[in-house]
Amino acid sequence: MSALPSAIEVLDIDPFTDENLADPYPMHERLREAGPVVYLERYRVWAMARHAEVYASLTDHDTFCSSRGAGLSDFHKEKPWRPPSLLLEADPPAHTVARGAMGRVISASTVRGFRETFRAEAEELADKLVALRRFDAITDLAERYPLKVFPDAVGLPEEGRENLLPYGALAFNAFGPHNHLLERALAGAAPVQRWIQDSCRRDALAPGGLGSKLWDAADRGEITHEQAPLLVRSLLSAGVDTTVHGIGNTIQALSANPDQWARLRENPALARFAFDEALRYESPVQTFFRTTTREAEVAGIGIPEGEKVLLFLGAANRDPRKWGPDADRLDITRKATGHVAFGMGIHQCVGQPIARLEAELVLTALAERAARLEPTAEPVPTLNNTLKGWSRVPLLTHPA
Ligand code: 8QM
Repeated sequence: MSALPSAIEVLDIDPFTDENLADPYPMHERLREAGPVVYLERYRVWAMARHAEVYASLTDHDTFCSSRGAGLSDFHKEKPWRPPSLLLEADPPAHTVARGAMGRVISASTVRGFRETFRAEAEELADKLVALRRFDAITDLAERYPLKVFPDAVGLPEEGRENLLPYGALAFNAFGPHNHLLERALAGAAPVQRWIQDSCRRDALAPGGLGSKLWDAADRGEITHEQAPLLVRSLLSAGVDTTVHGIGNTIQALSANPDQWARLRENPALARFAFDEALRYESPVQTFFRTTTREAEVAGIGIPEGEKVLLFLGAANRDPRKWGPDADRLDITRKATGHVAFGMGIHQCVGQPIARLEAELVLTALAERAARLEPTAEPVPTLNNTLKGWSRVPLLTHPA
């Protein structure tokens, strides 16, 4: 890139410092206020943090493509750290084929079939935690629950499931720059990656599970047998850390806003709405990149071809232009539809019915049992180049 358009704000913000990752909200406001599109000189990328422009870019996949990577790295210039995802890191027409096969595997009827076992697990765990009185919302709940029900649904072997969280941490750090967080995730990653690769094989996956169903799709010719393990890998990459952070952020936000917990207690049928609002309020996936396939015009500013564009999903979800002056407030009765926490457009989360089911059942089971969720210490943020969440949220609860 030679000369920047004169209307553009050039900022020296680094979104990937520990400080900005732990508390991104002051930075989000600076980014939104600086303009509809800004330039981050440190990484030589363009960035958008307002809802309208983030939404417009996500839904214009012809101009803002994914096949050059959904992270900082441009796959035209650097070798990807792993073979690219057939879903996240693909464009039509290839994306359409993979997405079709995955969509049929995660069908409404398949997800309906998970409900009773997922509910039993949620109720058993909620009974146990409320009886304990003191528990950690992250390690005892937000990690434990998805790590039980989701690998069971995929049909993964019991052995080695401890690799799932480290793999997720690696995959989501790898969308960012090569900083100390990615370095740390890469250290000792070889056995984790080997376990993931082995677990994508047909003979590792229980018949009837989501993983096995992807291999069946290959038998039917919907995808090739070479593609099947990569689509299983997408389940393992996108299906665990995301829900762990989504459930964890929701419980943390509700524990910090006791009036909102009380409203959910009065009407546990609000669980699904509470989850959407919590995803808006504190989005697990904070950022994604796109790459321009041609000159793009955003609010009258021209972005040249071949440029990386950083989309701040978490900032768009708190943009007062979209959500009003109380955008920074958690309100479980707000209409949170239109948030971009699951993305938007052709890449919008294909697994969201499973995520929503997990969250609904955990929140309902807990709301029926726990009169209050009292923080007993400051929550401890977890640092990741893409994910926003907590590593510890110690709570005291009282049986209803
Ligand atoms: C993020 O590997 C993949 O296909 C994949 C990895 C991460 C995600 C999505 C897909 C958005 C949750």
